[in-house]
Amino acid sequence: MNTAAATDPSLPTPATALGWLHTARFLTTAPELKFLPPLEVPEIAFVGRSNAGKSTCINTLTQQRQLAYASRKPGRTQHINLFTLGKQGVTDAVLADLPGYGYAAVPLADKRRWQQVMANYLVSRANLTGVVLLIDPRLGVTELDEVLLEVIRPRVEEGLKFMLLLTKADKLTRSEQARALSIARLQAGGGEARLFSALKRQGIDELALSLWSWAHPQPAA
Ligand SMILES: Nc1nc2c(ncn2[C@@H]2O[C@H](COP(=O)(O)OP(=O)(O)OP(=O)(O)O)[C@@H](O)[C@H]2O)c(=O)[nH]1
Ligand SMILES: [Mg+2]
Repeated sequence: MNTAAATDPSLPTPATALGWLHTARFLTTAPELKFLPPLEVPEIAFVGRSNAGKSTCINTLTQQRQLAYASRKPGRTQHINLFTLGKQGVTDAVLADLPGYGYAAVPLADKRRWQQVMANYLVSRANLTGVVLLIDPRLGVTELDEVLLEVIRPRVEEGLKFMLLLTKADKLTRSEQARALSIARLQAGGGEARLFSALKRQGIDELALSLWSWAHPQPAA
């Protein structure tokens, strides 16, 4: 598959990228940006509606069942949770699991607070390098996803990496997947769109490679 890696040792194979992700360790949890430790290493955030599959995606990528707390009950992740990555105990990147938004049964005051926490983090987190926006393709890009896209747009224009990840692809037929992907590509505004299924293990290698390259930018040739 990855023929470039055979000739260029600086490019990883999926196994290298997944080995790196498997080193994930819980670092800290905080209710909002101001309680997070300032870090120098690249940070990649997983954002999206409540129940979109953010925590499951992190557990799948890191091959750890319970690293991020996934749940059937929407609104499970209420804090910003950070996980360090790096071999030989040397942290070279961080993953951030963010609280989901848009869950109807949450009191309005809580919803507003979460949205503020999200916006604040996305605008101000200095070492933020990449954002994976997870979307349930059966719902598509919702109004709150649009708000998030607007919030990060200036940073994407300045080089923040961005990807729209269509989760739970196993719930769609092949033709529905293709259709959802082509719509998402139009909505990804400069970023990529990909299909992903934790259940069917679809799109894992590609996502792992993308995250690795976000965290390890190659000097221009
Ligand atoms: N069929 C299917 N279900 C999935 C997949 N990924 C996640 N789920 C299910 O979707 C539900 C929500 O997953 P979570 O990972 O907790 O979602 P989250 O985005 O972290 O949700 P919040 O923490 O509330 O923001 C759980 O019941 C998961 O098992 C997938 O690829 N396929
Ligand atoms: Mg979660």
